[in-house]
Amino acid sequence: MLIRLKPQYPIRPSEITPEGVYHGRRRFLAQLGLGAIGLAASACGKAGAPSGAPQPQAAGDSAGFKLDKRTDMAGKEAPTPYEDVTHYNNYYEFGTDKSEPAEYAGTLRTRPWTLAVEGECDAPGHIGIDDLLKLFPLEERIYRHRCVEGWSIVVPWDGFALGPLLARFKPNSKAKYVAFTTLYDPKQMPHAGGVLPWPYREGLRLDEAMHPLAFLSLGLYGKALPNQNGAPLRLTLPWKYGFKSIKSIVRIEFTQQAPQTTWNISAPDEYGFYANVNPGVDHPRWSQKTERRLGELFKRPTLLFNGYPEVASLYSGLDLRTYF
Ligand SMILES: Nc1nc2c(c(=O)[nH]1)N[C@H]1C(S)=C(S)[C@@H](COP(=O)(O)O)O[C@H]1N2
Ligand SMILES: [Mo]
Repeated sequence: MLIRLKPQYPIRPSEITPEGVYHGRRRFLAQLGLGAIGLAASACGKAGAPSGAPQPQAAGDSAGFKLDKRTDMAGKEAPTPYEDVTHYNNYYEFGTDKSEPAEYAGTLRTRPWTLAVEGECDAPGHIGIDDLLKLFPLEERIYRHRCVEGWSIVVPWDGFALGPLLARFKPNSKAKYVAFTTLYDPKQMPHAGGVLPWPYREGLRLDEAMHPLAFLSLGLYGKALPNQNGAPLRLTLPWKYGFKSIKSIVRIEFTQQAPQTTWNISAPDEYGFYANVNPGVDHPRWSQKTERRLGELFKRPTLLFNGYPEVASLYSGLDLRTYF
């Protein structure tokens, strides 16, 4: 039975930052170097300092989700304020500046929305988003998220484990990988930075996708996902760099061969297929030893697998310096 959990993170009026303060804080982040990181990292940032005033964006379903459990998997670290999680984004289909997704993703239509699941499986099919939302009890997972650019956040995500969803489509013995595809519609995405081969694609080994930490997010902070965070459904893979957590998924395909992935196609020396968070493997253009948690002044050490050692057995026998 579903119980209605009392929101543990009520969004206080004080968190809805007045615009002036907001601009100030953006400048502050820029001064801290986050803008410069964005500049350096073609992986997730073309542009310089975060700029422009984000438009106020409807924050998903105001009625809220009914969650039947909540698991803190971020070691009791304070979740990053909702305002930051939803206004400092990477979603290149809506622009390459951190502030652009919140500004432009309002044109994304998330209803009707159909997820197709096909390829090497015995029960391929389609499922509409509103049926998907009812398929499993919704739970909340508080996870750390670490972008390859060197910033990180802590987010209460709402959804369910990816594995049981995939299992319903009965992957067959040839299924070794899972490929994921984001919607691409230039009409809904007029601000797409012309920098990536669309549609955005990602992939996992099947056993990675079945790992209990792999999560399908349908909401955050107890509400439907805002468009800029990947509505209506996205992956959340907390032990991997953020670019693996593909947004606004329309298609899942079980494959025999490793699927092509967007960042690996565009810069194979910089973005590997595995993309596990690893402070011991520097990006060719910057160190991965530390990261800056949004809102914090000082950098903190980056942890192997982003502090989720339970996934280590997936990679035993792999040289993570080569298979990055
Ligand atoms: N389709 C799509 N998915 C995407 C991206 C993108 O540009 N397009 N950016 C990725 C990157 S680099 C990161 S860090 C996360 C950011 O998720 P957030 O904006 O919810 O924090 O989304 C990932 N998923
Ligand atoms: Mo990222």
